Amino acid sequence: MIKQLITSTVLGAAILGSQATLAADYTLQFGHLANEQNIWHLAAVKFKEEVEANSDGRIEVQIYPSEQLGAEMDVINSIQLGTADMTITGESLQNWAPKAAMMAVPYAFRDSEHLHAAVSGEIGDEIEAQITERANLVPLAWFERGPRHLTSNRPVRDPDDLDGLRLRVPNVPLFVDTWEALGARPTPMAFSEVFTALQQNTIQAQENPLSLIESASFYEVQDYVNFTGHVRSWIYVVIGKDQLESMPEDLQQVIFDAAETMQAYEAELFAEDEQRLGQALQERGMEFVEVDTEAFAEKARPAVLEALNEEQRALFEAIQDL
Ligand code: 2Q2
Repeated sequence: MIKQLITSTVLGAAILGSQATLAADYTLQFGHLANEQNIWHLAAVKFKEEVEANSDGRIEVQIYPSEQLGAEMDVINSIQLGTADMTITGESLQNWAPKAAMMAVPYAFRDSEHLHAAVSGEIGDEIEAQITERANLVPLAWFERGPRHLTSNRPVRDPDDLDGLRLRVPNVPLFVDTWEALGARPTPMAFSEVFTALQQNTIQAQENPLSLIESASFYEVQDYVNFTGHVRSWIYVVIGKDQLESMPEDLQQVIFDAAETMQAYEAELFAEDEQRLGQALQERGMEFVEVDTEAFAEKARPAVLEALNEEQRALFEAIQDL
């Protein structure tokens, strides 16, 4: 967070011999992986507008889409070091907070209602508390995501069709375990590198919700959306705890209020997006493939249970009991 005072060059100010404060007291550097077309970015812009208006310009928010501030893991590190302030992140936080792995467990949630009940209830509170405790990040808002599907250049209906498929996954250990168990060859990679890696055939496939498949133009380098729906999840907008607490309470409240507005706004955009995305991707030439999700779930289950430690397994069981 940079505190800047810029000396006004306005003549009047010079005459008065005073310094006019043109810059904000606090500047929040907010980096995320999606591009400017994605609804995460539109939500971030909403947050910026709210914060800047309601703080009377005392807080400025600078948004860096498309990993311009660094890849997801790097931005988290930067926030912890104090050289960045905010990001959008989810299951990658399992590298700090084991309970965040709940955001990556295959077929953990029956539907959107089940997910909402978990995230906005005690389970969500537990996950958020551990993120703050272990990663020093405060979750300000959460966004539901569409189910993650596998994209590829050959149809995949059954785990047997994976057959060593070179697949990019985000830096999430549970994703690596899951896809290895399913018979693919997963490689962790930053999101911004995926398009080129697909284009150059370094990797043959990737998995993400339809929203990022569209905004990142993966339809240009992938022919099929295989409806694996393997992970239904959500994502947090987080701020560094130290950065938040360095602000006076009235400005912290501005941040919390703007986050609430952003969350509601994003939920509207998400609902519209989900209606639109199927047809939009088909129009872009992608073919949709129905998948034997039972076969995927069954084959992944032993590896997932093996990968979860006691604390994670207890939380997973609590989710299933919900
Ligand atoms: O594939 C990705 O990179 C994105 O969907 C997200 O970054 C991913 O879900 C996790 O890294 C979120 O923490």
